[in-house]
Amino acid sequence: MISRIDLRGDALPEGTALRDLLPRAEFDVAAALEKVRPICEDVHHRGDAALIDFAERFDGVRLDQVRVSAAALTRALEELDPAVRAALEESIRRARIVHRAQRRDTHTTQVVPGGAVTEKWVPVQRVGLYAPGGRSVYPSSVIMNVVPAQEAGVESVALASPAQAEFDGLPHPTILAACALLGVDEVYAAGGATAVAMFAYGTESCAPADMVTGPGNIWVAAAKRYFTGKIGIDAEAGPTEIAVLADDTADPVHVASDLISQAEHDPLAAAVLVTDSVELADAVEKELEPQVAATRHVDDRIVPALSGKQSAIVLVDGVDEGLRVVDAYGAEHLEIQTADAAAVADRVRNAGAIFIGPWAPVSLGDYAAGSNHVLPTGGCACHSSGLSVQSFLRGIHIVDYTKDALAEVAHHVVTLAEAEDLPAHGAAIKARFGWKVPESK
Ligand code: HSO
Ligand code: ZN
Repeated sequence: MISRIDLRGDALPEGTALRDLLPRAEFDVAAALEKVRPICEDVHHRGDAALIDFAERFDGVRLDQVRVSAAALTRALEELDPAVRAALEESIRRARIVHRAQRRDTHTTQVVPGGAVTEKWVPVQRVGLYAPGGRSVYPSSVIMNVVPAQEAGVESVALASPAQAEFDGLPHPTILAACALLGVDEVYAAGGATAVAMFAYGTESCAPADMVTGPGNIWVAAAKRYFTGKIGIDAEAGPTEIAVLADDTADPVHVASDLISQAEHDPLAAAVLVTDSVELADAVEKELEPQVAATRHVDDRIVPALSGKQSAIVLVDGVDEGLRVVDAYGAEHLEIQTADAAAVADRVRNAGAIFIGPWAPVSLGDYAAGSNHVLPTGGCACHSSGLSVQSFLRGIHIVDYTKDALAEVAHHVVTLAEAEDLPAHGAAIKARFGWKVPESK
């Protein structure tokens, strides 16, 4: 069900050559871009009417309006299963603890006497969050997007999720209930690229947003790329990935279940086990069969995900080599199931989130660890982080110099301006001192 890549014996190649040996799903956002362009432009020109037409075409339901009423949100919360409500509330509570601690204070640095630079953290004013429908109705993702935005102090948070024919054109009721629990009362029934375009351009019923975040399929990723430069985005989320770095101390039952847990998301989801133990590799492979057979989304997602070219068991000579492999891979989620797991985890450089030891499976992080589950995929963990309060903040530098402090450094500014052939830059300094460069002290 899962292929093997044997990297034992020879020295591992460096850099991208190593990355090229590792499995990864194709996720061709550029190709999808051409298809979303006319959709986005139609929303630009026809606003709500285009959103309503697209909902009919893609979601099979004709809407009277795209904005979800307050009554529908209240009803969804009232009708929510109490156990699901309690679980969502606990997830929110833990996420708030972690994300509140990420808030940043304004900080002033006295560079020289009379010269200071303050960094002031200002939240983005209005954010549009996207929650997928269809195969991935995840109220947990609503939490993971809304909580950091709220804790950052974002004033206006709106959410869009696809219209569902079976719920009279409303987004899925658990998405609505999660919004109600989080205090998000501005919700739209709009899906995929049309939702991103709605937030980017604004329509009659939805004011434009400064930033769009949230997971989604390739069309959502393509729409985010289309609007990059116009609005802020979090990341172009690709299919979910789990990598497990394990040695012979790992429990194959745990490892197999964790690989399956993320394969469950999508036929393109990636599950990668990196190990120096052939015994563990064999035991995990053996364990996959009964566990896959016992679960639900077998033929449509798990089997294609595990047997696809994006998943593999990678054999390495030791934990050091394993670390090089997981760093080259840069997994969205990385589990460390080795002896002394915390020390091994400390040596990891590239991962969206790291899960240490047998009691911190990725599923815990997906729902209730307090950590965020919107994480970089496709190797982007080597340059990007998951969603956090920081994602919704801008650090504005405030420069405050006295006359003396400017005079002291003026000759350097004028010199650099001349060196860059920008004399007017230097003149802006000289103009303040009778068109002369002040004597340096
Ligand atoms: N593992 C997914 C998030 C998720 N899991 C939502 C369950 N629900 C991507 O990090
Ligand atoms: Zn998950």
